[in-house]
Amino acid sequence: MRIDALPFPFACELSKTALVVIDMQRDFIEPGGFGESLGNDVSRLSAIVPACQRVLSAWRNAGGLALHTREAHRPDLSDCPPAKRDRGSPALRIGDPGPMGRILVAGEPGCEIIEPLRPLAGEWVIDKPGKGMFHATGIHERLGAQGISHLVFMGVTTEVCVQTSMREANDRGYDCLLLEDCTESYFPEYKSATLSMIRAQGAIVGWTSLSEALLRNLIGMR
Ligand code: TIU
Repeated sequence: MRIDALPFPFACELSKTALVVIDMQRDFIEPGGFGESLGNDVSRLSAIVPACQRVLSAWRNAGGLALHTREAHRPDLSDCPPAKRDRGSPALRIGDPGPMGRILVAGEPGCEIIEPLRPLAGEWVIDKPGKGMFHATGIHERLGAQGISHLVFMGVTTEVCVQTSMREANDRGYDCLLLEDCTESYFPEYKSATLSMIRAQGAIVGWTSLSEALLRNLIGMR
């Protein structure tokens, strides 16, 4: 594939590329979850769901590997540093009971991926205790075993878990593309700045494109 992207086309082979859907969980997208407990207006984030659905569906039809991450902690919070739990005195801390169950705890309703993007059997679902997908997950080894060298990113939030994961991936040698209309932030100016800084300096972190540019390549692949 040769995807029309910035700062120049993103070249990849489907068999060596994984679609990574970052943290499209109820806790970030629906009222009553972690995102809102931090003081954010969560309504902005649901706008990207239809575009994410189109890409995920086309990716599946083409036979590509899809993986989904969740920011999720063990029920005993042994993988949640106190510094993370206490930061900023949120209305609800990680592990506290909220309207959708305990905040960001694995197995709770709020921690689940939203229904329209529900993973299919066989797709990878990675619970990560950090913002980045490589911290304490073993994902690099699993991707390496599959011969994956390129990653296409969607998900939330652009400047927190998506950007952290892209930077971690970039340092591990992956070529990374972020789909602009399939990622969102609680802060439009942070999304815009993140897109700019990722592709600056000759793709110092990676590439950005519209999902349409990827979809044009996927149509008819299977
Ligand atoms: N607060 C915020 O913007 N994001 C997070 O806490 N996690 C993710 O980005 N998934």
